[in-house]
Amino acid sequence: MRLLRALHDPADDERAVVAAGSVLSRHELLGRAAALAAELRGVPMAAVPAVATEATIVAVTAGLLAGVPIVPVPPDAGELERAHVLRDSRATVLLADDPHAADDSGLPVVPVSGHAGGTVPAEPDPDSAALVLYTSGTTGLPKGVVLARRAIAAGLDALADAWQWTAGDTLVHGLPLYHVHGLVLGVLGALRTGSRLVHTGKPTPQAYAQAAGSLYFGVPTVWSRMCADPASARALRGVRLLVSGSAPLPVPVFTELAALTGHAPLERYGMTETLITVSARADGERRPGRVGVPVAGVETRLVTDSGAPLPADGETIGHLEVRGATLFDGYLRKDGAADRELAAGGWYRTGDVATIGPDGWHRIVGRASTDLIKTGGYRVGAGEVEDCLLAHPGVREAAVIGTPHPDLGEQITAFVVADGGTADSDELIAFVATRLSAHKRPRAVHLVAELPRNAMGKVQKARLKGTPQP
Ligand code: MLC
Ligand code: AMP
Repeated sequence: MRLLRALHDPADDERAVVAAGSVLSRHELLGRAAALAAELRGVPMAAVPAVATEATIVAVTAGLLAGVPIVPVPPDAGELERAHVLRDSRATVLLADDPHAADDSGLPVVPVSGHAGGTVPAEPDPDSAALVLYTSGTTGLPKGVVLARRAIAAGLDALADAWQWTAGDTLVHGLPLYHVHGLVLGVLGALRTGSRLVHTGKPTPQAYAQAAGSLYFGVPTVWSRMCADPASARALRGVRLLVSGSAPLPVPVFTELAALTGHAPLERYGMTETLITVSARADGERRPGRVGVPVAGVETRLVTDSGAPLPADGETIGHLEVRGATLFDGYLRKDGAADRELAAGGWYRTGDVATIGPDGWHRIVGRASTDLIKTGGYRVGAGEVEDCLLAHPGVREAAVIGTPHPDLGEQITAFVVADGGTADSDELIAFVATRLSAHKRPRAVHLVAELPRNAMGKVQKARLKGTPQP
């Protein structure tokens, strides 16, 4: 079966995709993408500057038709991060309309627009890679997560089942097109189910209110901003489903959103490496503070540090492990192969700690490591930001943590020991922004005389979290 099944529907839909003010019919998208796919023959990996436009959707679709893995590059990635993604992925072309998009990477630029009416190639092997999505680890630069076509197909079908997501829906969101949420669910989901897609550019309350959709996606920050704009929230009373994910939805936001819109939001949980594994159902119960039950084809369990099984009694907290059809193939290695660590039996440790009730409902308690921060739904590794700060000549030591933020869930907060007193907080924030993506900038940089360390010399981040912020 074809990965983008609905895109091949012989019936046209004039308004299949609306993004950045452009409207694409189903036939136009398929024809443009197929023509571009023909130019990609033999390309091992193609990068796409993932601006939220119709051109990005055409480029990603072309890669998928051609069987060429696509690596989306965050459009605001700073120079260090961008160079890393292009080099590490070993992309050989950049799909972009801007002839200068390659900057100093030296990659040839293949224009996205100007092609039409191509012949659709045969469906690539379902086991082949579809996407390489870069995501933060606790240390070092982001890693390329290799997602196979069959994992994406399985993940989207499971969500279509859980959310009763059909061609009759109009999906609305304004999320970035370089992560699972905005790209896999938010674009490929529409092209597989046949629902229309309206991408609002930014996920603002006003844009969501005006989009006249039936199915809306957002990270918790989007929904808390919606609650702060009651008029826009009330405009969603007639929609079918509001879905929240990528970070914990605070219970007060759940309650307020339900009161304003008449819809209890549907929560689901997942990660780049596993796609969406746990969800409430459109035809089922919603529980604030709980993310639901495993989706079709996915199993979950709780284990101790050493991997021993723990009971699903709703109280015992353990490491959450998942297995099933939606798992990634591994992180991209230097030789181009994918590599991952699974426990015996094919279980993947998510890095989240959770409880599972006797009825299968999951509560995500938090991350096992303090070094992965979730800010506005973005995953940011503390080590990546620390390394970046340490590259500044005025910084001798740096420790980065997530601290509570009312809008973003967590904010990135840095503690810096200056080298010779030359560091300036604003300058350091700007320095990070030039090298990494904008959302990886610390919101606050505290200059301190020293970092709290244990007897082994390791920074005690728990003590930093407890420090009254200067
Ligand atoms: C940001 N700004 C700063 C700053 N950080 N200014 C100074 N110093 C800093 N440290 C600027 C921003 O550039 C922006 O400027 C303004 O402040 C507001 O920033 P913001 O508060 O971050 O808001 P915004 O840019 O509107 O972004 C909020 C958001 C965004 C919710 C729209 O965080 C977002 O799109 N999140 C989605 C992340 C996502 O898709 N995650 C899915 C991962 S996949 P200006 O000028 O631009 O206004 C996954 C799997 C799963 O997790 O389960 O789904
Ligand atoms: P990412 O790799 O960006 O896909 O982030 C995945 C992480 O986001 C997970 O490991 C969780 O920590 C977090 N996450 C995703 N969805 C939820 C949710 N509904 N509730 C709590 N945390 C979530």
